Order: sequence, then C-alpha cells, then structure tokens
Amino acid sequence: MENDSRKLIIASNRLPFILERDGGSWKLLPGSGGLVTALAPVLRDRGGIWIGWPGLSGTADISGQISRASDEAGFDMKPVYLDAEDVRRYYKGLSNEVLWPLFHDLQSYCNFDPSYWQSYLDINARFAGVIGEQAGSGDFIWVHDYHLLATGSEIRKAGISASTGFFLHIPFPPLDIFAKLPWRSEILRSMLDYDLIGFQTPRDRRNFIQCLRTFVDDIAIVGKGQVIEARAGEKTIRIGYFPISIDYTEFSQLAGSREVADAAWFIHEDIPKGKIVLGVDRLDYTKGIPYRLRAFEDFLEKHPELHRKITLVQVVVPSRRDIPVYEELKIEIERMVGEINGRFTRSGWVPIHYIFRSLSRPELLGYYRAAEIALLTPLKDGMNLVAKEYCASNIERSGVLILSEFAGAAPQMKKEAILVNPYNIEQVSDAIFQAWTMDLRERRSRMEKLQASVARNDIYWWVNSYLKASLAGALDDFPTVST
Ligand code: ADQ
Repeated sequence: MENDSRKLIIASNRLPFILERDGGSWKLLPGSGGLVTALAPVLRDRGGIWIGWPGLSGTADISGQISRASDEAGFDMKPVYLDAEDVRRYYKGLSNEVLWPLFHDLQSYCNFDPSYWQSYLDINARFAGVIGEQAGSGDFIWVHDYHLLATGSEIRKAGISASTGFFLHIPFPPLDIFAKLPWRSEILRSMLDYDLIGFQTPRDRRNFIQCLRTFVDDIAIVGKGQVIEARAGEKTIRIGYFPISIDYTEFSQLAGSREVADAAWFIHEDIPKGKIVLGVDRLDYTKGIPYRLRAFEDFLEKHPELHRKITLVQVVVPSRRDIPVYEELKIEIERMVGEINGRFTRSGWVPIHYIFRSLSRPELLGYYRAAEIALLTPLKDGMNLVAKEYCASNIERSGVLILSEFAGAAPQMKKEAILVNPYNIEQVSDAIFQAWTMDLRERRSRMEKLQASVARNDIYWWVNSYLKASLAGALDDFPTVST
C-alpha cells in the first residue's frame, strides 16, 4: 500500500506469527492469544500494516519468513528487531516482571529493577521509528497493550502527525497499586500523548482517571458516557472503554462444522461418564488455575455421588516458559493434578484430564462444544476471550458458563453466567454443583442470551466503536482491499 492512501497501522509487541527452527529451515505458525484472534481478520478484510517484534533475538535473516507470513496473512508486516539484552530488560523485565503483574494487582510478583526503564523507553522509541517509516499524515496508528505505553510520546517526539490511538488489553490497576510503580508519572504523561486511550471496562477507566487526578497536574476530566475527555494543557485526549470480543460468526460456523462435531463426539466418547467441565487458559499465574483445581477438589470431596459423572478437562497453552515463575506454575499445576487424580481416580474414571499444548482451532472448538460447563476463574483478566468463544461454540445451546467476577467479561455476562470470586474455593465448588444441577430450560435461556449478546457486540463492533471514537472516523473510512 502507498504511504499516501489512508491506512490502518497496528503496532503491538509481537507480530502475529510464531517462527520455529525446524532442522535447517523455519516453520511458520499463526500466532495465538487474544490480540491476534481479535485483529487478524480486521486487517485481512480492510488492508493495513502490522508492526511488531518477530519474536527472535538472534542475527538470522528472517526477512523471507516475514514476507511469507505477510502473504499468508493477507496484510503487510514490518519488523522491529530486538537483541537479547532488549528482550531481557524491555520484554521480560519491565513488561512482564513489572507491568503485567502490577496491572493484575499481583505486586508480590514484581521486580522493580531500575535498569529496565531506560530499555523500555528505547524500545518504545524504536517502535515509533518503524511506525514513522510507514505512516502518512492521514493514517491512523493504533498501538496495543502494556509493552507500548510510552510509544505515544515517542511518536510525537519523532514528529509524526498522524492520529494515534492506544488500547490496553489488560486491566488498569487501582490507585493504591499503580502508585507503587517507580515510573508512575512518566507512564501517565506518555499515555496522554495518544489521541484516544481505550480500556476494556469502565472499572479500568475509572482506575486510570483516579491515577491521572492524583499524579498529573492541571488535568480536567469532561463528559460522561463511553467516551469522555481529559484536558491537559493544550491537549485534549479521549478516553473510552471498549470491551473486546471475537468473530462470533466464524466461531459459531466452525463449531457447527462436521469436523468440530466429530471432534466433540470423540472427546465425549473418551470421557463417557457424565458432564465435562472445561478450563482453557494460557499458562499464567493471573488465570487462577491452582485455586480452580482446589475448588474442583472441594467439589469432589463434597459430592461423592457425582464421582464418575463429572470430569474436569483443563487445557493450558504454553506461554512465557523462559520466565522462572511460569515454569514454577507449570510444576505446581502438574503436582496438584497428580495429587487430586491420585486421590479420586477409580477404574474407568480419571477426574482431571490435563492437556498442556497449543490446540488447533477445530480441536479447541471440539472441547468448547463437548463441554457442558466452562469454568473460567482468572484472578484478574482484561477481558477473557475464552468465555466468549465458549458461548459462540455452544451449538447445543445448553452449556453453563461459570466466570470470575474479576474478568473484564463479567459486566457484560453477569446476568446469565454464574459469577464467582475465584479466591473463594467453596463458592466456586458450589457453582460447579449449581451448573451440574441446572435444568435444561434455564441453561438454554441463559445460553441464548449470552450468544445474542456476544453476537451483537462482536469483534467488528469493537473495532468500529474504537475507530468511531478516534479522530479517524469510522471503519468505513478505510479503503477495503480485496485479499
Ligand atoms: P490472553 O491473556 O491471551 O489475552 P484470552 O482473552 O483468554 O487471554 O485469550 C486467549 C486466546 O488464546 C483465546 O483466543 C483462545 O482461543 C486462545 N487459546 C486458548 N487456549 C488455546 C489452546 N490450547 N490452543 C490454541 N489457542 C488457545 C489478553 C488479555 C485478556 C484479553 C485479551 C484480548 O490477558 O484479558 O481478553 O488479551 O484483549
């Protein structure tokens, strides 16, 4: 695409693919995770550029792989290269040892190493440099997530005049917790260099505004509703909440396919006794997997009459395994699964099936479709797309969703899901019992409402409402390209 035609430029930490060494050559896999699920279809349909780190810190020439990934994805990708030290300080350090745990209210996991901050700023400036090579003044630059909070100010310093938006996929913490960040004022001031700042929920925006009022001088907040304004000196910044979603039609159509129906049938055939309770998460301490396992154990203790009639399938996708705390979590989960299975397994019935790998889309949907109950209990989560994917894939319209009240999806789903406090082991255990015993009429009525709401507010609604709120106008302002 030429620089003078109007483009959507996405910047995120990672480019949307995974490169793996396969003997002497490279294997290219589509990326996983919420952001990729959310944005890939939009760029494919609308055209645009995605800027990010290819995920490798060596010196290998991977330009051919990036072109191949662009061709396969149907949109352009431009790399931001990081060396091993950048990865250590900016990515593993400030992003994943400071911002990730702190923004999920888990300050005890933080490592506030002073050397991380300068590297974070340098890499944010490097992103701004690559953005500057691609952006024309009429383009819209949409920057994603906590790795790039400071890219807004680096874009301005580089003299790029295109309008900019930022979207935070993870929660924004309450004042008392954010206040612990050594670079709190710098982060807030950098964020104010974006034209539009988007959060997942009103809760996150409320927290952000409270922090602005505390740490930024002369800030005025004006308006109410989904998008409001902050006035800081000469500048006006829009601040909104935009709960992210999924491509509902794609999920529900694939879930209805023969391939997924067969996969679901085989899963139930392998677990013939009673109902399947499903947990699906990236390996992460924010997802609350050990508490969930304890709740399931409590349920098994209290309901011996339901032994053999219920099985928990816990799918965990490998993630950030080179960070020690993630490896420790994996060991902890495996220890707990082994202990619970050792205690309750009887001939012909294993209470927990544990899967530790990435699944293909049809396989994942097979599990969604086969499961009578979804048990999603993050300690805190920006949104939790799995909750929405489960509903879209529930072709039988009889599944029950048990959801953490601390997931960003909770306000949208609170009437029809069973909401729980993930730290309350007995409450989660009772919720499993409630879901197990809920009659079909109630299950159907709840699931139909959930499906209607996810279908109405899908990923296209999300993109559209974000772009409408931005200075760039609506999605229809961007040219559609045929791919
Ligand atoms: P994540 O923390 O990655 O995303 P989530 O929203 O649940 O969390 O998305 C996970 C994605 O991974 C889903 O799209 C799911 O389909 C996929 N996935 C899960 N298990 C898989 C498996 N075994 N194999 C293959 N794919 C699998 C971050 C925030 C979230 C926020 C999203 C989007 O932490 O809170 O919802 O971004 O904004």
